Amino acid sequence: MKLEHVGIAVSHLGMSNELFARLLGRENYKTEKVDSEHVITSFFKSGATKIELLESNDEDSAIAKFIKKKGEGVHHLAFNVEDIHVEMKRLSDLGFELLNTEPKKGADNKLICFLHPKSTNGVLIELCQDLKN
Ligand code: CMX
Repeated sequence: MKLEHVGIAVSHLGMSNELFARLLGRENYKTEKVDSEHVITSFFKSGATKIELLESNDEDSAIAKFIKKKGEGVHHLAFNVEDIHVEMKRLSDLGFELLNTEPKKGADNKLICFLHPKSTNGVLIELCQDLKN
């Protein structure tokens, strides 16, 4: 599976956009509100992969809870898959705990599904499949 992006939870998207633009030497290429996840996201290209900054817009969201408990930082790794239904079945059959029974519509025109960090050495994993336009 190709590493599609690294998700980073941030408290202030504007400030983190400036920080990552300085760090990577380029501006973000997209900002998107994702209602299903209660976040505003910002994407940067970085070599063959991407960095996704995530700011919560709801105090009960997964990102808000994460920051409250652990502070800002790496939140998840996302892997690109050809067929998300096939991968979900494969990983479920292998004993990984899926957090969705059906894929959800995520940021950047993708279908997504998360695996519980308790079943993946404490790392939240996202599967994502490109949606055809
Ligand atoms: N990485 C690693 N561990 C994490 C974690 C993360 N991102 N988020 C939570 N955890 C840990 C918690 O610290 C907790 O650990 P302990 O039991 O040792 O205290 C454990 O997972 C379970 O936590 P919980 O309190 O039972 O459950 P939460 O309510 O915190 O939910 C999770 C955790 C992963 C199930 C939830 O955040 C989730 O469903 N995530 C998937 C959706 C998501 O993260 N959306 C935001 C990103 C959207 C996007 O990319 O667009």
